[in-house]
Amino acid sequence: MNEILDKLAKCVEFGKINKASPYPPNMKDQDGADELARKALEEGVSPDEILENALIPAMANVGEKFTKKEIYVPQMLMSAKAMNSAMAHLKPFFQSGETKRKGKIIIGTVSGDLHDIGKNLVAMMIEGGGWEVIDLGVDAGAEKFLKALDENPDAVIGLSALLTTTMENMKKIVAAIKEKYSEAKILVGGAPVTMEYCKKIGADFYSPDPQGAVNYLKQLIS
Ligand code: B1M
Repeated sequence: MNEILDKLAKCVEFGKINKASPYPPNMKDQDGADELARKALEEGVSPDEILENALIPAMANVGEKFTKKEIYVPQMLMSAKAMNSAMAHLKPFFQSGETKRKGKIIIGTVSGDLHDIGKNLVAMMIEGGGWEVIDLGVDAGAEKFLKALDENPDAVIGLSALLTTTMENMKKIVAAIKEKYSEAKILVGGAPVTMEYCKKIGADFYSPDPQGAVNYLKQLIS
């Protein structure tokens, strides 16, 4: 692998955002994901190569370590921030259509629920997996999801819920989506959600963690 991509992957895996960032201590004063992504582009490495050979494998390692409980939320957030700082350099290429994404996902926390830490982690991991993420934020109801689907009919839907009290809204959103877009794939997650609940409300897949969500999307396009 290109040396610069190797270094960039390490920055993302270990959460080194930029040169000024003191974290992680053993990478202090070294270039971070921000500088390395910029340098890679300046050296002529394509945005596709940067995504496929540095960001995606690094985030896959992060997801795997998180699933195995070898790292925790703070480390994952630092990795996601490092990934975002590299992605900022790539976004103009994706937005211009010069570089293609693997697909789109519309994601949000269901109506009545304001928790977004888990949803944001999932969104960042999915983006790191090469997908375009349309984030509807928190307290998103059926209407919001349907409007986003009208604009992006080929997108997968991701619903997050943290409260048992508002979990019922997940069921309502799934029903509304399936009524209008019977072929739409719906992925659900969040602390109180289970595979049993997913099946009961007619969603397509449940993942307990971000990596499971990434794996599900990968399998949808393979
Ligand atoms: Co709230 N809260 N909270 N809270 N809060 C919980 C969830 C609670 C369990 C605490 C408790 O009582 N022990 C409890 C829910 C109880 C229940 O429903 N049975 C609770 C409550 C009751 C409330 C309020 C009602 C409190 C009040 O006001 N009386 C209120 C509700 C407000 C509202 O939403 N309308 C409330 C408010 C808040 C804060 C605003 C203060 C804050 C949220 C800040 C924010 O998100 N921006 C907050 C927090 C931080 C928590 C706890 C402490 C942490 C949640 C969290 O971020 N976890 C939580 C208690 C706890 O868990 N210890 C609690 C870390 C996060 C990474 O995990 O979100 O599970 P999680 O996401 C995981 C997986 O679930 C999965 O991947 C993530 C990474 O592994 N995942 C998906 C998530 N979404 C997915 C989607 C997928 C796939 C996987 O596909 C699409």
